[in-house]
This record gives sequence, structure tokens and C-alpha cells, in this order.
Amino acid sequence: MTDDFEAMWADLAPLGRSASTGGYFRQPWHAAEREARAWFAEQAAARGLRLVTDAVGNQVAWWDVPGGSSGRPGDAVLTGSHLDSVLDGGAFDGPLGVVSALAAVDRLRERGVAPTRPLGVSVFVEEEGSRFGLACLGSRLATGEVALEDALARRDRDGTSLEDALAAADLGGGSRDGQAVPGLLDLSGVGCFVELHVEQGRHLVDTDAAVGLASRIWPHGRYRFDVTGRADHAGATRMEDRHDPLLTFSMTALAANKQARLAGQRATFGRLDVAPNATNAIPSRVTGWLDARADSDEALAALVEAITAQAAARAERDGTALSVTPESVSQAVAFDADLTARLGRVGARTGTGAGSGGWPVLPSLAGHDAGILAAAGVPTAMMFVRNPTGVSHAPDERAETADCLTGVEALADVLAELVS
Ligand code: HGY
Ligand code: MN
Ligand code: MN
Repeated sequence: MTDDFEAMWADLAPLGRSASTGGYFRQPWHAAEREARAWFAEQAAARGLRLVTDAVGNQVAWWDVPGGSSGRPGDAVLTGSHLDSVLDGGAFDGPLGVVSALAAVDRLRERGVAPTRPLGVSVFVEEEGSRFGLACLGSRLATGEVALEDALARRDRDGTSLEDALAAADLGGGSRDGQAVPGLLDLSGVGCFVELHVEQGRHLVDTDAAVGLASRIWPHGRYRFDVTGRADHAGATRMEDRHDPLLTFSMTALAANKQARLAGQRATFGRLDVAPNATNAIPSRVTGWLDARADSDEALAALVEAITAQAAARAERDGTALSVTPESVSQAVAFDADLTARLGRVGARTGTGAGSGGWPVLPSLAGHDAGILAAAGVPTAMMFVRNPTGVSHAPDERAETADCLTGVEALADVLAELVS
């Protein structure tokens, strides 16, 4: 059945792929992402899994135990990832975990494993926050970290509210979407969550291992920098008379890079909005979004403070006004030590994808739904599959098929241990 993984991968590959870059545009509740979730519903149906879709489109395909759930709280085992992408993202970030989870279910059945705990394959929506600005929105809603009534007013770049986007996506009505539940996913029965994910760096390449485990997630946040100045003529305004917000912003971007280098952390401005964005006019406003990450909560706060201080000093010189708004801040997350050690023992026993020292354990500098579930108290672990380019959030993101298949075996080994 090794074909299953490749057949699923081939089905999913064209959805949302850009003909010009080869990257993916699967923004939540837009057509390509909805098609991807409809594909998931079909896969669930083909396997006889019971699909639950909640009010925002989070999905879980359940392999129920004979006679129904044991009813024990926290009994269920959950695995999965997400199907949305960043703008022009890679093929693997998210989908690898979903396809591997479905393939692992197939492996368990081939092996004759009869679960004594319910096993769910999950797809959480808007993991990347590419549309409504808050990463892991689906899992934050399902865990209650964010209230639905607060989230509904969020707007995307076109001004569409989440409420309108959900109404347009018609989540309850899709006949392929299985059982629609009125509220949000109920995760109270989930006893543990394991997310398999493509590695977003080169640790596994360097340690020559196909599979690894995550120890923790670095704290990270998104901060909106609004700089306002005075719009004026690009020719007639003397250089010394200008209040140009783009100068303040440019210096801020350089400061972010420098401060992150000095502190050994990460800072990126990857999104920018310039008003009115005219070639022959000094801008009136520049908005840039800082993505900052650090190895401790204190280091993250210090990094953002240092960047803000340099931006403010430059604003004063330019005669512009600066305001900084944190849009989301996620604190450090440590994955469950016992569960991670248990997975490590599975790796040592089976030898699947192991480097010389078993499955290497590495920190994640990317955020994941696994971090949200862990912060909500669900014992959680993560597995990584080697990425030969080390590139992610870009079309060059890769995983070799052989490593993906090794990842499927490794996940099946782990799930066999957890559901028995
Ligand atoms: O941006 C991130 O860390 C992510 O991959 N969700
Ligand atoms: Mn991502
Ligand atoms: Mn991801």
C-alpha cells in the first residue's frame, strides 16, 4: 500500500498550485483550501472514518473503537496537521502531516492493529494566519484560547470579515463535509496529540536522519508597525522638508535585522503596505508587520523593545509618527516530556528513519497547532521529516518520497503504540 501516500499526494498536489512559481496559495475559506478540505472529506469517507466538521471548518476523521467510544475522558488519540498555506508556500508544510496520518491509518489496518482507543485525523483551519492575521486560528478557537465572537470581526486584506468568509464558505451545507456540528470541535476527549510536519530547517540533513522529534517551540509574535508621515510631491518637495514614513520604516527593517543578529534571535518584515503607493508621491503611511522569534519569552520581549526603540528614534528624526501593535504573541511551549520520551523509545525500538543516535530531538522555530494544544494542556508531541533544501514557506520546500514513506511508517509505529 506504499502507493497510497503517493496517490493521495498526487491528488492534492494541483490544488492551489501557482503555474508561475510552483508555490501554493491555499488561503483559508477560499476555493483551493476548500477543495483541499473536500478532498480530506472524501479520503475519510473512502476509509469509513466518521468525519466531524465544526462551525469554522476544523475537521476530524474518527476511527471509532468497536462499540463506540469507551467514554473515558481523554481517551482519544489525535494526529494531523493543516491544509492551508502561506502566500506562495511550499507543498509540504501542513499537508505532509495530514496525508501521513491517513497513510498511517492504512498501515495500521494492514498490520491488523485493532485500536482500543479512538483515533482521529485532524485538519485545523487557518494555521498560517495568512488570511485573518492570527496563526493557528482554528486550534485557538477549538481550545477556547480565542472566542469565536471575538474572531468573527477580524478582517482580511480585502476587508471581508471572518463572519462573512464563513458564511460564503457554506461549511455546514457541503454534502461531502460529513457530519457538521453547530459549534467548535470538542477536544475534551483527546488524551494526546501527535503532529507530523516537514522540518523547516536543516537539522535532520545535518544529523543524517529521516525523522526527528520536537522538544519545544520558540516564543514568537506578530507586531504591526504603523508609520505616518506627510504626503507630498516627489519633485517639488525639497529633501530637507520631507516627513517620509518609508525612510522611518526602512531604517526599522535594518534595525530589526541587526538587533536579531546581535541577540542570536529572528526578526523579519515580510509584509508591507504603503499608502498611497504612488511612484511620484511621498507616502502618507507605511505599515509593516514584524515577525519576531526568540529562544525565551524574555528574549522575545527584549528584541521587540530594541527594534521599537530604534524605530522611535528614527521617527523623531524624520518627523513621522510611529505606533506598534502586537497582533499575536505566542509564548514558549515545551512538548510533553513523557510522551516525547515514549515516541523516542518507539524510534529506538523500530529503528525507522533513525540517525546513529535514534530520532534526533530539535526545537521548532516555527509555530504549530501542536503548540496551541500543548498550551491548552493536551499532552502533545511532534515528529519531523527531513527537508533536503531546509527551505520552508516558499516553493523550494521539499521532502523526498522515501523520507515521507519512512515518516509514515514511523507515525504508524507511534500510533500503534498509543492506540493499543
Ligand atoms: O509561521 C509559522 O511559524 C508557521 O509555520 N505556522
Ligand atoms: Mn507554516
Ligand atoms: Mn505547518
